[in-house]
This record gives sequence, C-alpha cells and structure tokens, in this order.
Amino acid sequence: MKNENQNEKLNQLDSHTTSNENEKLTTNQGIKINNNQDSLKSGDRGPTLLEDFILREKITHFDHERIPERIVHARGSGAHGIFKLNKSLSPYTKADFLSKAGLETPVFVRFSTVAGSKGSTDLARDVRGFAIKFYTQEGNYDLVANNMPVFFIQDAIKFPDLVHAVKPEPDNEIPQAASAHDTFWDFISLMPESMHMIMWLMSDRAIPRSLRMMEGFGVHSFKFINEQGKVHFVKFHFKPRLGVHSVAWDEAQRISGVDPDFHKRDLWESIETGAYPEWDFGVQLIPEEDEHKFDFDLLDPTKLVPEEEVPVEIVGTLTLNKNPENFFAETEQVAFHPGHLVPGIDFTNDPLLQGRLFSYTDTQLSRLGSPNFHEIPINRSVNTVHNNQRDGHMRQQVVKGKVSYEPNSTGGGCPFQSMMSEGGFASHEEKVSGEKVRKRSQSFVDHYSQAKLFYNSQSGPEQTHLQNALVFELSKVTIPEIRERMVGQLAFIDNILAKKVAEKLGVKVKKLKQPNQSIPADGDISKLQSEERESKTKISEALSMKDTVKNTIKSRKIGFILANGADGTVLNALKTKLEKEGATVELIAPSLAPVSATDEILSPKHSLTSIASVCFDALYLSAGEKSAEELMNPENKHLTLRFINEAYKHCKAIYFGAGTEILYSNSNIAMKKHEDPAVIIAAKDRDSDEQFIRAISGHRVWDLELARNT
Ligand code: HDD
Repeated sequence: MKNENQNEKLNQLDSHTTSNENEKLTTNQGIKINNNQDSLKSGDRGPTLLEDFILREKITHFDHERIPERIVHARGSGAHGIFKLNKSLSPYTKADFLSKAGLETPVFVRFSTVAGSKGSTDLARDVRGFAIKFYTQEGNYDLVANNMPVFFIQDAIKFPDLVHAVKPEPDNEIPQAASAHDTFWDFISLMPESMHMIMWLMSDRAIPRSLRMMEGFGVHSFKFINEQGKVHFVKFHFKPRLGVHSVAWDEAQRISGVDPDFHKRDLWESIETGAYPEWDFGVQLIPEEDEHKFDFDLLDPTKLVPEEEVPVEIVGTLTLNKNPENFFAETEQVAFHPGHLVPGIDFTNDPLLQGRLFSYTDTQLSRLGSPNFHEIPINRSVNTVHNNQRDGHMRQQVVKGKVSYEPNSTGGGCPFQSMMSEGGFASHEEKVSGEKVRKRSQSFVDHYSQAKLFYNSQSGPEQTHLQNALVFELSKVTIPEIRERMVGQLAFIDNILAKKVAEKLGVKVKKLKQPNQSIPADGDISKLQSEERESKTKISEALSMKDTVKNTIKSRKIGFILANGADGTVLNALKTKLEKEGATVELIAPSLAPVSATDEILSPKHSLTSIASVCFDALYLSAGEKSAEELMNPENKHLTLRFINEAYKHCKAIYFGAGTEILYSNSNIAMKKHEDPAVIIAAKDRDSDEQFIRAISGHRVWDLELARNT
C-alpha cells in the first residue's frame, strides 16, 4: 500500500520488502517447515538421506550467498535520502529534476573507500567514493563522484594499472587497504600527472572525521544542455553543512583497531537519531564559448576549476534521512554508472570519463551476474521501463504480448520512441573531426601547477600533516630508488616539502631531469614531464579545510568519563545543554556496572577498556572528587590517563569538572604552559560549559598541535 509519508522510491521498494515477524518458517517454495534442527536420516545415528530437500535447499543457498565484491570501492555504506532543488537551473539544463525549484527527488547514496576489500577498515588513508543515484521522473541519473575533485590519471586506459599498483601486491596479498607500499609509489613516481591527486591523497581529506563531513565532487566537466540546445560546461559540488573535517593520522590508525566500522556506524547512528546528514549542492557553470579561457584543459580530470575563477553556485540540498532495511539488497546490490544520464546532461570528451562509460556496465555483469541488474529493486527506475530487451538470467518483469521488436504492426507499434519535446534523450549534436590517433593532447601536459596550488593553499597544520603522510607512506617503500624518484617529483611541487620528506627518508633531493615539454615519441609516459604554466590563482581558500568550521556541535560525540560519586546534577545539566545543541553524550566508566552518582544511578554505555578517546570529539571528566579518585586508583589510572592524554594529543576539547584536579595534574596537560582554549577547567567565575561548547564547535585546535605534542 502506498505510504503518503515516504517518497516514491521507498514506496516502490516496499512492494519488494518482507518481514518475518509472526510468520512461520518455510522453504523457498513456501512449504512450512516442521523441523529446522535435524537433517533427515536413516535411523537417528544413520547417514543423511539425499532426499532431504530442506537440508539441500538450505545448504545450497548458503553455498552461493556471496557475490564478487566491487573491483574497487568494495567497502561501502549507503543511505536513502532526498535531493531538493532550491533554485532552478533551467537556463542551463532541461533536466527535469534540476529545473523545477522546490522539486524533491529520491536518492540513494553509497560512500566507499577505494582500495580496501569489503571487510577492511573505514579509516584507511584513501579517496572516498560519493555515488548518488537520483530516481528522477525521467529515469535514473547517477553521479558517481568522489570526495576529491581530481583524479590520478588522465586517461581510462591507465585505470587498471593504477588499481593494480595500489591493491595488495599480487605475490603475498600485502598490504590491505593501504597505499603505503612499493608498487603504488613505483607507479606514482613514474606518473607526473598524478601529483595533484597525490597532494589530495596525502592531505587530511583522505582521513575524514565522518562521511557526513566530506565534500563530494563530480570530478569531470560534464555538459548541461538547455531547451534551446545551448551548452554550458558544469562541475558538480556537494558541500557538507557540518563543514569538512578530518581526524589525525595517529587517531585514524587507532580507530582502525578500536572501531573499524567507525564511519559506517557514524552514518547509521546519525540517521537513526534524526541528525540527518546534509549537503549544499552547487555547480560551477562555464559557457561553451569560454572552454579555452583557462590555463588548463577543462577535459583534463587532474585539474579543478578554482572557485575564485568560477564561483560555486548553491542551488540544492541533499539530505540523507533513512537507513537501508537490508545491507546486501540495497547497499551491496546498488549499481552505479556515470552513463546513466537524463536529457539535459551530457558527457564531455574527457578521456577518463569516456573509458568509465564502458567499465561500469561491464563490471555489474560479473558482480551482479546478469544484464537484468536494473530489475534489482534498489536499481529500478521510478519511471516505468518499456522496451524490447527480454529474457536473460533472473528476468523478473513479466512483459505481456507477442511482440518484442520494433518497428512492429502487430503490437500497434509499441513501445514508441519519444520526440525530444516529449523528453526523448538525444545526444547533444556537435561537430567531431580528427585523425585517428593514440595520443594525449598537449593541453594536458602541465602536471605540477595545480599540485602547487593545492599545497600552497593549505594551512600550516595541514601542510605538516601532508608532509608527515608522505613520510609515513614512503618510509614503507623498500626500494630506495622509488623513494628518491618520488622526492624528485615533490621537488617540482615545493622544495621545502621535498627537503623535509627527504630528510626523514634519509635520501637526498635529486632534481629529476629538466622536464620534457611534450609527449615522448616512443610513448613512454614515464619520461613525460610537465610544461609548467603560471596559474592565475595563487592560493585558493576553498582548498583548505581550515575555514569550513561551521560553529556547530550538531551530531558531535562527547565522552563523559565518570565513576561512583560523580556529581549527577552537574553532569545532567551539561548533558542537557550539549544535547540541546545537537551533540550526543555517551557515558564511560571503569566498568559497565551501574555508577552511583551523587543523586542517581547511571548506566555507562562503555567501559574504559571497551572504547578509546579516538571515538569521541571531546571529553568531559565528570565533576566529583570521589569519582576522580576512583578513576585514578591503580586499576583505572593508566586507562583514564590514556583517554585524557590521547584526546589532548589529538587536539580535542577536554573539560575538567570541579574536583578533578587529580586527573588534570597527573595528565600530560599539567606540564604545558601555553594558552589553550580547548582545555577547560571548571570555574565559578566564567561560563565553562559555554567555553566547552565553543571549543567543540571549532573541531580541533590544530594550530596548537606542535605545542600539545612537544
Ligand atoms: Fe570508478 C566504482 C568513482 C574512475 C571503474 N567509481 C566506483 C565508485 C565510485 C567511483 C564512487 C563506487 C560506486 C558504488 O558505490 O557502487 N571512478 C570514480 C571517479 C572516477 C572513477 C570519481 C574518476 C573521476 N572508475 C574510474 C575509471 C574506471 C572506473 C577510469 C575504469 C575505466 N569504478 C570503476 C568500476 C567500479 C567503480 C570498476 C567498481 C564497482 C563498480 O564500478 O560498480 O567499474
């Protein structure tokens, strides 16, 4: 039955959804089962009979329950939501879902890491996929995006090489979900075109605090076509309402052990608790006639369009508001494709995009096993499907009638083609000419200008993190020549960066040979270097995460550490204030046993051993001398101090309640002399709670990282 309170896609999914509640157990043929505990035997100690169809069906299904994981982006988390258009883009595109201001379109979004297997950790240093299926009235539109606006390579023919290089090495299948190994850096150090993306990958963008706190980028330039046939190039952007935030690398490594599902859990819980993740949707629009006005090629996916040159116009909102009912049926079986287009949007000749158009259907055939994967409920369009494609594995639709060809007369000519005016998709007509060549355009041969732009646009702490990431990764490289070659590449981006990394690797900065300016005649692109161009934009503030702080603590997770004797009144008052601002509070005690606070019994969610400070955005050491003493007894002391010291090291807000001096004085903080707005000690003469809230809303005091860690 149609549910008026939910969108059209969810209603469609409902018709494929069942619940076992209050039902009798049956076989797949619907036969009620009388005994699901024992197989059918010849005598109760005898051999099992082949006749046992119940056993055979159950085991057979089990044996075939796994499908191949995605060749890349295997680990993912998905959610349903709504895309709302706030401002019409009809002057630029005739796409229905982008034309009608106020229109809401159901979506399914899948976030992913790229390199790791399905069971790998969420906190791997990696690009994040940000794939969106818009269930529009004109059919499905997929924006298969990432959380970084550029890519490693310029041509799809290099994609298998890139993926083979980053995946675990083929002889010993090591390492899992990590780029810190020989084959990745060997490939990268020979691919100058990847340098811009490497800056992004080594930046904190590769270790997001939450999937809800990262940007989404369509990467390629696409085309918008309006009713009159006019073309604009377009770049797609999603900007998180909570700002763009990351964790520290040290934290990421520890989270991978304490809670490898950290991002998956965070997304799930935020939706369950009604803290719906939201993004502003924006576009950069470039009239067709301005295609060549930039100091880079719009078709080159290793380049971004600086927001200072073409501002992002915000026109819509993406909200995720419902978790899937079933991970496999929805998140695993969803099949995205950059070639799922609606009228009003078209491809460009970006050679990376062109190759993608082949790859995605092809991969679904081996992953989902049949050309009928569009019939899997999560992949179904809300616009009904009518064509003469028939049969094939797992066909579900029962199409009536004798006729499965066109033109036909016996079926009355149905189904009919649509005129463009009726919404029929027609590829944008344009003149195409050229020699048949296996070549790269000379306009793609500038590999360092935007890598420099990115590096120069980072704040001091972000640059330090990026240097440290390179040191971490390259230190795992066992072949010295690869390390040296990579440092040589860095020297084309920034000399100081190269020197700092080289020092830690124990190598010298050897400038690579003066770059070639053109593609070598033998086609060996390892010799291909950069024709450096002077960038119009010297610094782009939009590339740093620093200024994305949104002054909110919404959905931030605060750990309250307490023991018997904690001041319940003070604790509850602070909890109420934080929750009113949208934060989540979780209680952590020495054990899971109920805690006797001054005036009530409290139930901790975690014990000091079951969780770590890395799973929280801030800590409150609950007021109460007795509680602090218990937290410092010989059994608890090292665990309590580990919480405090780690949160401190990771630049988080820490609030010491009244009577917790003993915790403060035993922690690493006591030795520090510098001003620190994010270490708050309860005081009567000021509003310490307010100060704590402000500190959490700043995310981290990255500027104090050096002071806090030395
Ligand atoms: Fe890709 C999956 C994003 C280049 C081939 N890709 C995949 C997913 C995302 C992206 C988000 C996961 C979709 C999901 O959640 O199911 N890929 C990108 C972006 C790229 C890109 C932003 C560059 C701008 N990809 C790219 C190239 C090729 C592929 C050049 C091949 C020539 N990608 C695939 C694939 C995958 C995939 C093998 C694996 C699983 C799938 O498609 O469904 O076909």
